[in-house]
Amino acid sequence: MPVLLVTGFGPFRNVTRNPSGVAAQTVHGREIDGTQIIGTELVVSWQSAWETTLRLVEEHQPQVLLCLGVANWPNIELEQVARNVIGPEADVEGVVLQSGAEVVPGGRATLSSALPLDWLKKRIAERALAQAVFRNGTSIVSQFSDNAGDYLCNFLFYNVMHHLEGRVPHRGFIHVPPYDESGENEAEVDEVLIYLVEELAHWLVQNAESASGEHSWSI
Ligand code: PCA
Repeated sequence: MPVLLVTGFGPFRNVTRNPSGVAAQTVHGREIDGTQIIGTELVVSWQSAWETTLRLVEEHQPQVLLCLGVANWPNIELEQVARNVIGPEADVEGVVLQSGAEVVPGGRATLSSALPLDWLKKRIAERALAQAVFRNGTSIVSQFSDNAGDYLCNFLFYNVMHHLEGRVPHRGFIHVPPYDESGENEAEVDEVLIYLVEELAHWLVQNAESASGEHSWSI
């Protein structure tokens, strides 16, 4: 059975509840369209975030790796490129890396996502439209981003793109909106993230079907 691995992050700074980690834990163990979902919450740690992800990849051999993290922005940010740079901020363990250093010394300056971002953007827009028609409610949309920051999210994203080339065909990073203080958007944020995972599982099935025959798991 194909595997879709979802990672999210735990709390950091003033983020006491991180929706990315909540989503990863919520989908863990589900089976969607014949795809096994493995989800885990990573510690916001320079040391362990990538190590844990690599260990899970070795254990589960996923076809898709969806890494999630929260950004202070109301939309879903479909991250197009990982940058080979580390920022100055300490992780939750108080560890600081050398600011401006490269994630992978000598690696390319940027590496492109290997997730079907155009397709996801359309699917999220369709959901938003349906919500508007049926519920008359607000809904979260997505946009492309070419800057995943210089903290843990970009660090994990770059490592995933660099080291898992040839091992996990479909992989990348998506930033998600935070829960607002009133808790008002919580259900919507949770729902759209589960939708994202479900849609990726659907995409994988369609992609696998269209690729069966002479093609294998190509991007
Ligand atoms: N967001 C941070 C790190 C963890 C998270 O969820 C970031 O954007 O780097």
